[in-house]
Amino acid sequence: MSKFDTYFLMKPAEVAEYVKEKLDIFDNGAALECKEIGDGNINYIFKVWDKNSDKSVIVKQAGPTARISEDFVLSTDRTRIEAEILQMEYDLAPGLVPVVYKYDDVMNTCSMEDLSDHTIMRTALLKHETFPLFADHISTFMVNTLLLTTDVVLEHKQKKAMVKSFINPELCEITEDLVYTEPFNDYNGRNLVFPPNLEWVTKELYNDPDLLLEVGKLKFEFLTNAQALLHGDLHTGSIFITQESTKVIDPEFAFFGPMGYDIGNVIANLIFAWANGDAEIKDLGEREAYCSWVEKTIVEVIDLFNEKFSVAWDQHVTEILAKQPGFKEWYLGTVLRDTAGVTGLELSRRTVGLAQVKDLTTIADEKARLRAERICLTAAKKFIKNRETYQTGSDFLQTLKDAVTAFPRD
Ligand code: SR1
Ligand code: MG
Repeated sequence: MSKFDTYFLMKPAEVAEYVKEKLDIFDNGAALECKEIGDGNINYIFKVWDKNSDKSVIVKQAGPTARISEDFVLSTDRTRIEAEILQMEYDLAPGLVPVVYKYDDVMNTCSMEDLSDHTIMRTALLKHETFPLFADHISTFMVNTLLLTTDVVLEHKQKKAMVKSFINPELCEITEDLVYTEPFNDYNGRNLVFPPNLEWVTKELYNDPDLLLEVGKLKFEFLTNAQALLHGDLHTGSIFITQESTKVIDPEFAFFGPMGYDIGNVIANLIFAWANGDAEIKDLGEREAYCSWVEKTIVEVIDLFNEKFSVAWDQHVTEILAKQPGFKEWYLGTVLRDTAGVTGLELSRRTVGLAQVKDLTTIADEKARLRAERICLTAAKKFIKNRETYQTGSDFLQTLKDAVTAFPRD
């Protein structure tokens, strides 16, 4: 019998014991230390390391409720989903996800490679660091994990079996509420609107019937379009990065949905990085250098995605009717439309909803934060309402530029 034969939420000292008993990583006499290092909204993340060697491991454990609030009672099956998807993504996108060492369905843990030599991308962006290889890496990750898990490529019965295995109702419900509903009506009364912005948000988000209609259409796309195996939460807090390397983590929201969901999340979170740099960098030259890099990255993520998608399509397509001339272009057009829509949704929900981003909340000056939020929300509305019109990276960037023009700096 072992104390780890029955589930309980572990404390750091217990995680060190657990690792010694369950993982074949450390020597018997290793002097283990453990620290809880998570700052996400859902799970507990422990780093365990040996004081006398360079060996270390990350243990992620799921609790019965989300960390951010006990309102969210969640199946611990999300850990299985995450472990299986990380292993699948490791094969689809080599080098772009951490190595999984072990999934434990009793303790609901996923033990994986320690990426301490990397930084969480949002943290680095808040210091206004730039990453020239990011667009190349993330576009490869998205094309490989998304296109290669669609009906265009997979045998249809195999794909249906995967849809069944990765059904993720509780985590999807969080997204349906927090991303697709509450930002536009606050029906659960838990939005966190920056008080000086409340009147503007009420008029521009809650009381715009055309916007609500388009959001409703997007919600039903999310609910019903089992297009590809999504990461499901691909923001800059789910990415570890260095100058040379990008590693995508935290796919616990994964399920089969519209692939624009992942791409739109990346673009929206780059826009938050832009908004933070624009508001917080005082030196004009430094501000221009940082914001130009973000702008270039937004354009490159979309354009490289389009290019790589087209090449991968020609290499991997198996569905006979998808080989019909014109089908690829039509299909990609629908992906870019969904990408624009989700860019607008993510911009909205991280500005006014329950789960916010430090990019905006840490802007200390009230007027600067107000301006940054209104730029994001004005761009968001355009992305959602005009989503049929987006094809290239510069189309996406232009919407940010138009929104900035509407709110000149004092
Ligand atoms: C209750 S969870 C809130 C948010 O945190 C996660 O990272 C997802 O983005 C989710 O929407
Ligand atoms: Mg997460």
